[in-house]
Amino acid sequence: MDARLNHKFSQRANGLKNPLAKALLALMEEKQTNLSVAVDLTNKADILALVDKIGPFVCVIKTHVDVIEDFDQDFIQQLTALSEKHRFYIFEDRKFADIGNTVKLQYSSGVYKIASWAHITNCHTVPGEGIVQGLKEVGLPLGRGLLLLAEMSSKGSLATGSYTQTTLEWAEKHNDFCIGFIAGRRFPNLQHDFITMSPGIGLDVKGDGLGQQYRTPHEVIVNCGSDIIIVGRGIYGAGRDPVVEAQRYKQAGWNAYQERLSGK
Ligand code: BMP
Repeated sequence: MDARLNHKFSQRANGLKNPLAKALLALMEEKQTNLSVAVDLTNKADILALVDKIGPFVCVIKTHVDVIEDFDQDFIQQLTALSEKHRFYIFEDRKFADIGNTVKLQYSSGVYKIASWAHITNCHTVPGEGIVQGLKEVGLPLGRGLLLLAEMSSKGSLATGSYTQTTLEWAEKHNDFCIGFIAGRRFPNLQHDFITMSPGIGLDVKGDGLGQQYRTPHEVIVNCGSDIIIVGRGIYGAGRDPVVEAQRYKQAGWNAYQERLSGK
C-alpha cells in the first residue's frame, strides 16, 4: 500500500513539486473539503449564482466554458472574484487532445484564453507526450497545473491498460506541471505523489442513460484512494437544493478522507 494515502493533504503538500498543487492541498485541509463541483450550466448568471452559493463548500470549481451561451470576459472577471471571495481554484475541463503546437494556441488564445484565468486544466494523452510539453510551455510560467486524463468514468472508455500506464509515465516525467490525474482510483507504485480527482460521483443514482457511471465518495476515496470528488448533477440537478447537496457531498467526501486517514 502507498503510505502517502495515510498522510494528511497538508503533509502531502510538501512532497509535490508544483506550487499550485501544494496550495490546493493546503487549502483542502484548511477548508476541510475535497469536493469539486462541476457547474455544467449554459448561462453566465445561473453559473455565477450557483458558484456564489456553493463556493464556501468546495476546493475546486470545474467549468466547461464552451457550453456557456453568453460567455464573455466579464464572466471570467466575476468567476475570478468569486474564487477569491470563497477561496477555491478554477479548473477548466477543456480536455485538450491535439498536437503540442495546436494546444498551445488553444490554451493561450482564441475566445477563451484559458491559461489566463484557469488555475487547472486537463488533457487527453492520445496525441503523445508533445501535448504535455506544449501545454507546459504556456502554463508553467503562469503557475498553472495540469491533470492528465488517465481514466474516464464513462462506460466503455478506452483509457485503460497501456494507455493509462503511459499516461502515468508522462506525469512522472513532467511532475513540475502535472499535478495529478482524472481517474477512478489512486495509482500504486508511482515515484512522485499526485492528486487524484474522480468524476462520476453520485449518492442517489447509478447512471444517466448516456454512459455515465456513478460511484459513492466512500468507494472512490476509501476503497480506491482518490483525493477529490467531482460532482455535477448530484448537486445542481432538477429538484435539488444545491446548498443542501453541496454540504451533503462535502461531508461525505471529508468523512471518507477521515476514515482513510484513520486506517480503519
Ligand atoms: P455529472 O456529475 O453531472 O455526471 O458531471 C460529471 C462532470 O465530470 C462532467 O462535467 C463531465 O464532463 C466530467 N467528467 C466525467 O464525468 N467523466 C470523466 O471521466 C471525465 C470528466 O471530466
